[in-house]
Amino acid sequence: MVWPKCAMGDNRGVRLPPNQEMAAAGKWPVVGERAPRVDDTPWTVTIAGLVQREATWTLDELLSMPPVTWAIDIHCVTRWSKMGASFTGVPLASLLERAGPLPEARFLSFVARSERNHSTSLPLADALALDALVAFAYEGAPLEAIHGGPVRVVVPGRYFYKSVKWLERIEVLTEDRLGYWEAEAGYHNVADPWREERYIAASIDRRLAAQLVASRDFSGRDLLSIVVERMDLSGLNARGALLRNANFREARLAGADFTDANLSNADLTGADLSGAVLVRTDAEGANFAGADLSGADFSGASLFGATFDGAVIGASTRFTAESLTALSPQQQGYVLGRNPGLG
Ligand SMILES: Nc1nc2c(c(=O)[nH]1)N[C@H]1C(S)=C(S)[C@@H](COP(=O)(O)O)O[C@H]1N2
Ligand SMILES: [Mo]
Repeated sequence: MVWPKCAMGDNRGVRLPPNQEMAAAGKWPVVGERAPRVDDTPWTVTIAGLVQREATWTLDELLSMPPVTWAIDIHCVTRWSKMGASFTGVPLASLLERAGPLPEARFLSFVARSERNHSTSLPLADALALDALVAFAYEGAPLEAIHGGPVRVVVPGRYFYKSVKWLERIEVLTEDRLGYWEAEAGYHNVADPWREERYIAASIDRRLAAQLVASRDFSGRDLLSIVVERMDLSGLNARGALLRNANFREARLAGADFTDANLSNADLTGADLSGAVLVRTDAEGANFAGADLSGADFSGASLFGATFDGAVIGASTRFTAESLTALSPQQQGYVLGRNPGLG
């Protein structure tokens, strides 16, 4: 009996997520790196980081654990899907159980034995809820090297870039560590195919996502609801960009230029905005809680409903009087308490 593990969308019975197409029968495209790193040492898989005991398995040890075989729907971000692929392996949960994640464990970073130490990450809770599999066989035969053999991860219910080939190491972390595609190419860090979380913003394609991340130039673009949480975007040019509902949580935005940009309802919690320019920025409802705003310039910004709790605000942080009067009394109190010179 092969147990299906095809995470369905809300739409019962529909198995193909939006804007995906079936790969030709029997075809399995190769995407990304094509071979593991050349290395003579025996293959091992290690779980390290925030665990009670670091654990390492040799391939033989993995192969001698009680295996499961699951039928998993693959959805590649490049729009092909392959339904009910039969993978045999060990549930990630069984391996984690042996290592014992500590209470503060929140994220997993999966690292490949590959030339560029390719990696991807998932929240620990999602990896468990989605039944991630550490797989060593496909359709009953050892997994081919080009598809991640001898051992890869397969994560049902996420675009396939969350499934690392040639698994070598799993780091258990408190803070997320963005993976290769997520940090370098603008792939979405959640990657739910049912919500079409392909790239950092819904309105852009793969080429533009990569270009936006590499060039750090968002100027004049419509990037509604962009998700660039934790990304390094120091010196970003976002002049005039439409960034409503953007997720910039804990992003590195030192010296970024948001002049005339729309950041309404954006989440900038914990972001490094030191020296950033927010001149005439529409930041209504934006959340700057815990952000570093030293040297940031909010001259002429619209701040109705904005939040600043716990933000670093100093003598070098600039506000104009009209901007401050739009704040709630409580928020005004916080800002002026940090920088009495503004009052
Ligand atoms: N080590 C490694 N794992 C990786 C990649 C990669 O480039 N290197 N690419 C990812 C992407 S984008 C996809 S779609 C799948 C592709 O797996 P496949 O080549 O077996 O189809 O692997 C994922 N895991
Ligand atoms: Mo992919």
